[in-house]
Amino acid sequence: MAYELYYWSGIQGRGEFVRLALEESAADYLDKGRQPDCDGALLDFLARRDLAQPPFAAPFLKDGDVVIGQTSAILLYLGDRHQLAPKDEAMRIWTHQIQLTIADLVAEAHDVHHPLGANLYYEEQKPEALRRAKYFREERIPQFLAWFETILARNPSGEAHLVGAAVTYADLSLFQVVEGLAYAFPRRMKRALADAPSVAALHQAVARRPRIRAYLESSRRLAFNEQGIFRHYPELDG
Ligand SMILES: N[C@@H](CCC(=O)N[C@@H](CS)C(=O)NCC(=O)O)C(=O)O
Repeated sequence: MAYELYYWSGIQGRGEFVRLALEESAADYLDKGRQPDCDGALLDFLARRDLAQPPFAAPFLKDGDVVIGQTSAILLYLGDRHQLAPKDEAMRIWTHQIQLTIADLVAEAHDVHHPLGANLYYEEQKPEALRRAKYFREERIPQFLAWFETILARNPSGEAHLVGAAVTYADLSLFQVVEGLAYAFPRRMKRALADAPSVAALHQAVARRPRIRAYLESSRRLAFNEQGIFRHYPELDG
């Protein structure tokens, strides 16, 4: 039975981390976020009263009777089933730990343009966003990239992957977060990636993987835009 991926229409968002894992695995999946009235269907699903384990928010993945919310938990599940994570327990949890750290970075990237809350428009929180952007650009982007650079350097199997000698969902997610940050903060990321050459190399290597490249070139891959998590507001870059 095909997986069903529930996510909002019109944006890559957090759903994209799941899509990349599904695409790399050549898994059979139905992208509900690309179907007519998908946002209504998503809200209807969240409102279901018959689920003992309802997800809190999108994305969530349905695999028959199993429903999994939280991007990192979905990837933990897919990683085991599609050889996108090591089998060894310690390394499996290490991969999950990296994914959770990427999820923190994604949340911080979102909070740059919505520092007061998602209930207000960006235009209603611009002064706070400008302050948050400076901190994010100058301190947080370098801190996160330096950590990825360190773990690539310390991987006993070499710097080509975050974990072990084969691709994992963490590599795919690092690709996606670098893509998003480079869209949102092109000036800053040009300099930041020059200081993180192993991260930059892994980003390029993932983009060249045949199934990922085919997906990126397909109409299934939406462009970044100013409704998603990674938004390009030139005044927040620098
Ligand atoms: N930690 C969750 C965050 C989920 C999340 O914030 N989803 C957003 C869309 S990207 C949403 O639908 N939020 C609605 C809400 O939080 O009520 C994850 O990584 O999946």
